[in-house]
Amino acid sequence: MKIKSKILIIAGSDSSGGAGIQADIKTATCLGSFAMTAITAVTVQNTKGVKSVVPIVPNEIYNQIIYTVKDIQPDAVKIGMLHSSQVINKVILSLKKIKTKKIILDPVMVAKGGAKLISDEAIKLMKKKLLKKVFLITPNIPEAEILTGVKINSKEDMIFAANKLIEAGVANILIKGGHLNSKKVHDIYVNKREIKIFNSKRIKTLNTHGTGCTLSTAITSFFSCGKDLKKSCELGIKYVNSAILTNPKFGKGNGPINHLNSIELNRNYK
Ligand code: PXL
Repeated sequence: MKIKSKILIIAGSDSSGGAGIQADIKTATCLGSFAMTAITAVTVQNTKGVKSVVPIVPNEIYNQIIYTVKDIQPDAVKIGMLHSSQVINKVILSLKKIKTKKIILDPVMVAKGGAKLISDEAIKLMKKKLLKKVFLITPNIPEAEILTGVKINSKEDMIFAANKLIEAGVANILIKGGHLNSKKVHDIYVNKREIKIFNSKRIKTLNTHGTGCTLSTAITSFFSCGKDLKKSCELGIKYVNSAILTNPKFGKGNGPINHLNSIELNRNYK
């Protein structure tokens, strides 16, 4: 396969390989994009939980972005874990040097096991300054609740919260419905012009570590290759669902998903 696009990923490292920048690189690669990275933090974790988080110095995050993009301009950018206000400010500054408007933010707040990955002050700054500067945000329900102050118990609440964010200046939003107590999973895409609900079968498994990171990067990859945003969301959801269905059952806790579900080795390597 030829490389179809170049993307920059700004996110944290997950030593267990299922989430964070590891999930992002695997996703981008398995969907045909060349992945460049700026690492924001190094987490020590396995499928049972996060043991520690070491932040990277904000200026080094800035330098990773600037030095990389001044040589190779990305077709799209995915932003994941941003743990502090200083990091958010540096990322905002660095975005000025990036030509593409295709910037997708996964407002990562808490890891699957409950560990906090961002400070309260940084959440405030994200709301005030960063949300309006990106093209799409992909919160899950707890994140959408924190960003809007709306308690979400239904599809209607999801749409209400999404519209609140659109009114506050967010361009496009995909609220992920996995946390809702519903038979099917409803992921809801909203902008000023339309509301689209993507319905998927709920897959019963503990092995969903990294689904959020994977989805936002899959969308970034499809979008960077020229698909429109709504189609990119639809295909991203399809990719994550296949990855969950074929999960490798690794680890004793919340295991990873199968990023390789989209690829087959050609016969030269068999
Ligand atoms: O899925 C959220 C997430 C994002 N980034 C990193 C993570 C996690 C969850 O574990 O470890 C680095």
